[in-house]
Amino acid sequence: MLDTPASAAVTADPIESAMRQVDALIRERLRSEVALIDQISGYIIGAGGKRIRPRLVLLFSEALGHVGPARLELAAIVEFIHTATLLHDDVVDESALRRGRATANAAFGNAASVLVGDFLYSRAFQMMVSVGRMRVLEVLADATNVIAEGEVLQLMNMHDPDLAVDEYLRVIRYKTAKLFEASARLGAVLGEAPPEVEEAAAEFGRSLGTAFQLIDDLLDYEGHTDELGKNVGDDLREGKPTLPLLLAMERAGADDRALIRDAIEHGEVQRLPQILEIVRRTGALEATRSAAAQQAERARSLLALLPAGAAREALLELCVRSVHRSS
Ligand code: GRG
Repeated sequence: MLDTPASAAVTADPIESAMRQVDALIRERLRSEVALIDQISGYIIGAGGKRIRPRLVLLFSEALGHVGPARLELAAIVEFIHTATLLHDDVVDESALRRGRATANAAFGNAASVLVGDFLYSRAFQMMVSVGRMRVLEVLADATNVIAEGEVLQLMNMHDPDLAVDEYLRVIRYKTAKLFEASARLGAVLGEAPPEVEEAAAEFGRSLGTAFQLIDDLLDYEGHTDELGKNVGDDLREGKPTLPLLLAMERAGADDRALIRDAIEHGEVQRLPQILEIVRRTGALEATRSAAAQQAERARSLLALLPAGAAREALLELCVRSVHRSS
């Protein structure tokens, strides 16, 4: 079973220096002669972020013996794609807070945010071409297409209290887990892994990404705005039927169920304290965390296919932290 962070061994980070090189490369590749692009892309990238997707590229390529410069480029590419999706998502969701500061849409407006997201996205494709490998282009073209499908599916599911859990899981696989999957797969592609190892890497990314989004959805109810760097309760305000609400409805009595249905249908954040109480009382938060833990455990089990070493240990640590995180 997965260990908790308190008892997990703290290991030295095998990609610390490579991550510094990725950060430098990100700054270099961000450059544009257009001042507003520099300003907004610097604003969001400079705010930090956990850099999980680049870590996946680097840890899989390291574990599989590739340490060439293409890994740094691919790590920067997945962070650019991730950042483009955040810029677009915050416009779609009308979010006000991200990474502990005003979202780019709140600070610079929707149009500027969407267009700078387009810049980052297309810069990522220029960088892919520079890597010169059709397989890399294929993996990332497929991934970005699926991410966009996930976001549209989610839009179709808004305000639907009857959403099936399987359909919810499909959306999070598409919108979030797909980029985790592509990042891990690209590390394996660089490491010229045999097909079964590449597939295990991809499934690792998919399972970890699913665990990660389940916790994201959980933290929207039980997290703290200061730690999260974004506003809790945003999902409810938008009428997003996420797993904590779907499970609470399955478990609650008729009156509480009706209250949650109504909140999803109308997007009522004023009812957050009442809904939080129901979600807690019915055990829906623990059940969501346990669904995430199962996904993380699946990811962990796939690591057996990688050679033992510091990179594999760091991937194991990512599994643990994806479930026991507060930001
Ligand atoms: C531009 C390809 C493209 C698509 C646009 C808007 C959209 C379609 C997709 C949005 C997908 C999305 C934002 C999914 C949520 C993913 C998620 C969990 C984001 C938060 O990731 P963290 O916690 O963020 O890793 P940090 O800030 O740490 O980098």
